[in-house]
Amino acid sequence: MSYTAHIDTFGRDNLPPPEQWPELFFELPELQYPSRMNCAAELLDRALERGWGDRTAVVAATDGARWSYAELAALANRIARVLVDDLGIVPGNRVLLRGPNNPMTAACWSAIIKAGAIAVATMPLLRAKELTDIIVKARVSHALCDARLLEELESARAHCPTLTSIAQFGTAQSDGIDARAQSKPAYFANVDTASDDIALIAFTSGTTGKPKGTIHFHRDVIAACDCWPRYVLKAQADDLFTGSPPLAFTFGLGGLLLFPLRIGAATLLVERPSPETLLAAIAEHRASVLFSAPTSYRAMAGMVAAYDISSLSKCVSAGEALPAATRQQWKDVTGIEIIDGIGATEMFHIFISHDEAHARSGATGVVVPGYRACVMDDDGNPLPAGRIGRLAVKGPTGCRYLADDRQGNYVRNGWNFTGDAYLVDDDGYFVYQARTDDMIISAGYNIAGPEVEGALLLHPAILECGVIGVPDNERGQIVKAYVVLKPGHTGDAAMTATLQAFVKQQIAPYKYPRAIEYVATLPRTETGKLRRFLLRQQATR
Ligand code: 3UK
Repeated sequence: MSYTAHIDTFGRDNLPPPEQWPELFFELPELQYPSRMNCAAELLDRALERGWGDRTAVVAATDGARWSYAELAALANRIARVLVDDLGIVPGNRVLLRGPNNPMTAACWSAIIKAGAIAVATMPLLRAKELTDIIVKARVSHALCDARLLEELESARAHCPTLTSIAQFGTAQSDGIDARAQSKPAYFANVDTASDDIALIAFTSGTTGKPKGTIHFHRDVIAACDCWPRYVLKAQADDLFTGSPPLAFTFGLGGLLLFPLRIGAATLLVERPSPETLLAAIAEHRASVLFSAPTSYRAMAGMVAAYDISSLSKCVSAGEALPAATRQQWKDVTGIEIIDGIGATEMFHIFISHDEAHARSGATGVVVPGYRACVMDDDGNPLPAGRIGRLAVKGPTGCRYLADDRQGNYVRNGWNFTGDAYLVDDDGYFVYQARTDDMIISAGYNIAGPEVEGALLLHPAILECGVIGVPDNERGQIVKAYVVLKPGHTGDAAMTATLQAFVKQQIAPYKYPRAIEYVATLPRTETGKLRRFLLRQQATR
């Protein structure tokens, strides 16, 4: 590692020991980075040097405000001055960022990074308890918070001794960041961070247990921009990106901020991206590249008729497996072949995917240039095509948890194990099965819940479904489906018999759901993932 610009070395001191790191490699020519790099400078200051100053960088869906690259960079510089001069932030401090997807959140993120601090972005829906866990774990010293989201942060504060200051933005108050920034000069000397200094700590979303902080360097951020977006997405400078994932989720940070900035494109930020507001924003601003999750593509597919979304050219799905039925449904109503991709917070972004021309129904895709991936057995031996095993990946980015003994579960022998069960087909496509913990074992058969979900979703009466294994005396587990029906259908015994027969026609009959329960909604994370453990809890209550 090269000498650090961090004065506060907590992050570096709490990296896992080197022998527990994944192997990191930089084989592509574009990944030969210098030893000093500040990723916000790389994205903003370099954009100005390239002559992109007048191009639109960000658009706010709420009021249509547009900021050019020059304006975004200037504001980020002014805010960085506030952080350093007024708030006393020094390089390496962890700074919590709490805001919805909007230009000011993007500017604050850039400012934190320019100042050499470590951005710890949090999803708007997090409550005091979850914020507390993050602040305590990352020893956060300062928080920048959208004025509308202060309440939960204020109630977390009492339990967060390290948190010395909360500054608000998106307010006219004289001590708010907006007003303070206006009084500062538009120039800021970016902190000259090492390319392997820590830029951000992203906390993993969703599942059980204490949240894990995943560490990413300045170099990782830029490497993520230079692999999947460049080789798979292939967007252009005249594209307008938009979508639903929060900027606090690396899927959203990459797709809705970093990737457009890297190529001089613009991003349309939507504060409350419901299916309706997202579609309306796409129609109004003529967005061309969309990032979302399978569940939201399903919801939008039923509504697109009411909106002119002819501007869309690329649609990306990640976060959960994309069922063949959802791919087809979206193609039927928009003509667009979704680009599926599996990413992980630990890996920063997408590492297996495909472009529009190489989509294959039911498969995630092939390894993204810059990465290597394979499917392994429980002992870490690569499996031949067709065999189900553990997905392992490595590349320029990889898992380094902040002070966490779960590092050894994710990284073994230099490989990152994502916790997913996959197989590789004869053409080298990776086919998702389930989370390894979610495989259902019924009467000795291994059954992947998502495969049963995929079969159910082909039935026209079904809007959403979630399939889990529930304990059963005779079979160990049985397959149970939670089903949300489309309006106009009734969840009765006849429907159950119809759906069971339907599944038996689609996939091997032993996989059919022996139990079906009809529900109004399914429990999901803010990032669109089904909370299977909640369904399992519900089933055993
Ligand atoms: C699952 C998928 C099948 C898979 C993410 C894109 O989802 C992201 O990060 P998380 O840490 O979750 C990672 C896990 O989610 N998953 C994600 N995408 C797919 N399963 N097909 C997919 N296309 O279990 C993975 O291990 O929340 C996604 C970019 C950045 C991200 N952080």
